[in-house]
Amino acid sequence: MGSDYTTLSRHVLTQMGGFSADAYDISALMGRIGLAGKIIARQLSRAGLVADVLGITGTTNIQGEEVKKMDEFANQAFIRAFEQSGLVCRLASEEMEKPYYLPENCPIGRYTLVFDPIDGSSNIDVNLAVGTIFAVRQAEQTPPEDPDRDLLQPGHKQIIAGYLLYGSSTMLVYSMGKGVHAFTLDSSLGEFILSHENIKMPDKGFIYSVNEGNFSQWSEGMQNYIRYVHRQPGYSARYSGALVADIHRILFQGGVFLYPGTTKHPHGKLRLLYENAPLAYIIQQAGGKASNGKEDILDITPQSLHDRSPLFIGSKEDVDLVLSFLNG
Ligand code: FDP
Repeated sequence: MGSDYTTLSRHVLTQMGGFSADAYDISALMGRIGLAGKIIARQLSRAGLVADVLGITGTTNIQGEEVKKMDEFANQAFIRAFEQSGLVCRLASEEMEKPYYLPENCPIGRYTLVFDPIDGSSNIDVNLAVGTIFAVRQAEQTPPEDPDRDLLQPGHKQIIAGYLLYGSSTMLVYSMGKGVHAFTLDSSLGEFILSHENIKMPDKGFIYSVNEGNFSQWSEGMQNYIRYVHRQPGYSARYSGALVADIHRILFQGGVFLYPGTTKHPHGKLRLLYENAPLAYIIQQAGGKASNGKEDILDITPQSLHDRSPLFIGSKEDVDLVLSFLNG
């Protein structure tokens, strides 16, 4: 625990290098993300005791996946946190087909927010870790016929990216391009307190994280990589079913997370804009690497809000090794 109890807002102001209007806006914006995270964490902690935490809503999202009650709750928590904030004009998330406009913020809202409200939602009903992923970009003037244009930008246009992990404690991890910093929620204070500053991940690890149930549907290169780690002493498989939790482990301990394309789904399962790109930003800021097998994740321009892409992310040497198998 940071001995001086640095709060999230104070840390953001320090990162912004002063007390300018921009610094206060970004600090307020991060405060709103933290608030939504606290509301979600509180709701998750009461799963099984109050209605509307466990189970499904009975509807499907734009990707055709069942919407869980917590997906809906968390999506609304973010929308409510940004209403009347004057900060964000548009939000886009996994749970919404189109971006959500907050017209009251639009004249002055200079930022856009993309987020995955609950990542790993199949874990909710069995009380395992889940997360929220987010990224902020500068809003730009967009033509009425192409209102999504400034959301469909490559990951290196993100000005802030991060995630919340609802695990044995609730953590918020973020980067504004000046290193990766982690905060732990002190629920008695109701504050995120700096717990790990300037996280640097190992260049090489011994964890590989992948759903091996898909083995028969992978390319030969991908199968050969997995055969290789099976033969090497020292590797451990870890896969929780929640991307945020698996990436969090790799951020601290090194290793590689893989979600390749399959014969049925060549682009894999994970979404570029609000899953892969924010996590790639964090991992690269910590000294790691993220690729879709061919290109750096942060260089890819999404063609639509819900585009998917394969993901190979983690310690530099591990990702390079995977790429060498994939590319022969
Ligand atoms: P979920 O669908 O439960 O939200 O975001 C997609 C995701 O979870 C990731 O969090 C997780 O790593 C992955 O899907 C799990 O997918 P598989 O069940 O195909 O392994």
